Amino acid sequence: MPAETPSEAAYDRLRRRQWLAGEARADGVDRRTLLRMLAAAGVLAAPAAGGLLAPADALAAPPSAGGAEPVAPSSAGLAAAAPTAGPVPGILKPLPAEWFVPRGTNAEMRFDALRGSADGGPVGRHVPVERFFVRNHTSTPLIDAGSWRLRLFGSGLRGAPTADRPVEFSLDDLHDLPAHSISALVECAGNGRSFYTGQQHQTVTGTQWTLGGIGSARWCGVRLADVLRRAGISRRAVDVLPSGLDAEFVSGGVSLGRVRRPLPVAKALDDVLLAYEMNGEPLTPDHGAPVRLVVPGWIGIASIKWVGTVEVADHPLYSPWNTDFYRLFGPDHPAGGSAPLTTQVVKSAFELARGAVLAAGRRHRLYGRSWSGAAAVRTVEVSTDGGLRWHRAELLDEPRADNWTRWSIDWRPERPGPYELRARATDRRGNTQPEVAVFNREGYLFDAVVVHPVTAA
Ligand SMILES: Nc1nc2c(c(=O)[nH]1)N[C@H]1C(S)=C(S)[C@@H](COP(=O)(O)O)O[C@H]1N2
Ligand SMILES: [Mo]
Repeated sequence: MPAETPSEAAYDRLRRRQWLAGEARADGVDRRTLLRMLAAAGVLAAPAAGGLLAPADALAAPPSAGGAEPVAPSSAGLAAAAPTAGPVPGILKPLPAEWFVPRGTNAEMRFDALRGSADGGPVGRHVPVERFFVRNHTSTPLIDAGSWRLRLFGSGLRGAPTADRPVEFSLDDLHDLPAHSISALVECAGNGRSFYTGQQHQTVTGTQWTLGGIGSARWCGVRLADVLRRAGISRRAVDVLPSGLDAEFVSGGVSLGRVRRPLPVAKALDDVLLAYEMNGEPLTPDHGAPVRLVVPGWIGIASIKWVGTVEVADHPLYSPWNTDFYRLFGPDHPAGGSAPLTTQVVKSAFELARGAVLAAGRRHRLYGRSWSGAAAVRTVEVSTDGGLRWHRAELLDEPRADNWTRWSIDWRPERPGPYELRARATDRRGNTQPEVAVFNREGYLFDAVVVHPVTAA
């Protein structure tokens, strides 16, 4: 975990104050209690010295043989955090260096590995589960699928069931509902964040992703709409709040509760999936087993993993993940921050290492992928001369709104030396990649053309 910088600490405190001043509440913790907790933790008077992403260690379980045995949830219904020996604490699957770059509690997918030859050649439109990026606020929990229940409650359901007397679905119940399968990208809102600094010389906080905070998969499960209807959603429902069973997220010594983010009913009833399979296999622990949300087109945080409860309310709901985090703050945004972020932006990436060396005077076939949360990709243009001239890339996939589009283009660097490659996509709604992304302090939604340096030798 990188050390917290002073500006990050100050920023974190500011955001927490704004959050406390707002209507947001933590699960089951009213604002007075929270203020007491904060005072007790010394946060209000003197900020705690803890890191921005201090891990919650209270739930760590003793190592189990092999680390793969399901651990029964404790009586409190908390899942156990599983131990790992790999490069990223809290992630269970192997993270070979040729496929992943460790980033704090997360693992970034390497785009150059999508064109690897040592391991069976290019990766298809969907990313194999073992190569899919992982974004964890805390640690991957091991949840016993047999005793797992999805619990729905709240004022937006008929009869307004309470959290202690919820409407319940077991995994078998979900399997008995009509199965539905979709392709969808899951992309972190902060994907590309490092280029705010690397390319635009701006200071932003958060995981320093290059472009690999994204993956594409085939997801199978049941429509959230089907479950909400069976649970008795009422016409007065406005917000739906799925909550994860991973450990509470601790920021600056204060627990912000379970990872959770409200969805408007309109999206929840539209195309959101409660997925139990990824690429034809049961979900693996790191990607949300036994059940996760998949919210097509929206930033990754909407796709809550290890979902345990869903509150359905007849009034707007708040959590730090739609008040403090995942909004745009900064001089170019409204004073209280933008509206909560939803749709992802347009991006492009080369399936090539940054700084790759290619033979001069020879023809090379460059490959890449482009995507947008809003629509199918329409065109991709590539520049190999620092952005002076642009050439249409050949699209290798039928562009679809629910997936990225692979492309390629030939390039022959005549002279040895450094070159800058650029790829710029435009989607069918006309969204295109600008030269500069609009700054926001948390570095979300980087959509600018990324400069990709290579050398011809
Ligand atoms: N319960 C829970 N759900 C979560 C998260 C988390 O930490 N806890 N991370 C979110 C974020 S920020 C992203 S980008 C995606 C990442 O999904 P993946 O790890 O399967 O790639 O999961 C989302 N769902
Ligand atoms: Mo994310």
